[in-house]
Amino acid sequence: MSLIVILTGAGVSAESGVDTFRDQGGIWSRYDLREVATPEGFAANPTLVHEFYNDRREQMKAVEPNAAHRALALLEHRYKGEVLTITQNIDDLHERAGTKNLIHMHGELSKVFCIRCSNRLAWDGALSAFDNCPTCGHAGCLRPDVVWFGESPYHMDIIEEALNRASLFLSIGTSGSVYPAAMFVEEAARTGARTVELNLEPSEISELFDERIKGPATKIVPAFVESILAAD
Ligand code: BJW
Repeated sequence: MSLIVILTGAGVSAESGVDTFRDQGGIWSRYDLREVATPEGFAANPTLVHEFYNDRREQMKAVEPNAAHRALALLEHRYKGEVLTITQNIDDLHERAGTKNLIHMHGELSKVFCIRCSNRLAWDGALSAFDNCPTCGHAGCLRPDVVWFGESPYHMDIIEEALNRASLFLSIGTSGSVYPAAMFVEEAARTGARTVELNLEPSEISELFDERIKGPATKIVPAFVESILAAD
């Protein structure tokens, strides 16, 4: 059965009102990533890191999936083969649009992780350095369940296997500046996948793709999905 592997980044959620990282005015122009997105930053100032993610958790509640998220969910449901969506985003907009076969390789804003008992649990409100873990009862051991620089992204075994089997690889709204996601195009191409980048602007790795489609995700993703389904 033919497999489409889709990698998404912050650009797919941009038109829902979620900030990207590296665009002008993006998150990394307002925060030092070493302070808020590394284990060392969290150890040095957990309150700052909790505030950063609490704000983003609140922002996530105010946004809705857009036409690009909905088109990708439609593709998964209508395509005769298999579709796997891998997102670097920690928002929940793909699942709210209806995508089921989804990997959050950089974690999820709606979950926390206990560094003492390794339990993962859903977390809806603000998190602080003083909260108790509901599982082990200890205080100060919960962190956002997200992947920071220097940590291993989640489900890499499933991702590698899918990239080796893909017939089509799509990269949507990601700058290609963070590894290992930036290497996925080469891995998929090595085993024969057709590779397509859909982005507002050419990314740092645009030349590695067979095709490039330029424009806002809410316009180019539904049109591209329509073309795949028409040929299916
Ligand atoms: C639109 C649009 C619209 C806008 N329509 N498009 C030297 C060389 C190689 C690697 C390394 C190195 N030094 C260190 C590393 C490794 C490091 C790394 O990559 N560093 C780089 C800085 C070089 N990587 C890691 O540490 C990773 N772990 C790792 O490698 O472990 C080893 C390992 C490998 C393999 C197997 C096992 C182990 C972990 C990386 C963790 C990244 N974490 C973050 C924060 C997560 C939580 C959070 O959200 O706060 O993830 S950083 C941030 O960047 C976030 C994102 O998921 C990630 C990618 O960003 P994304 O999505 O691409 O966003 P932007 O803003 O960069 O781009 C937006 C794009 O959208 C742009 O292109 C726009 O044009 C476009 N766009 N509007 C369509 N409307």
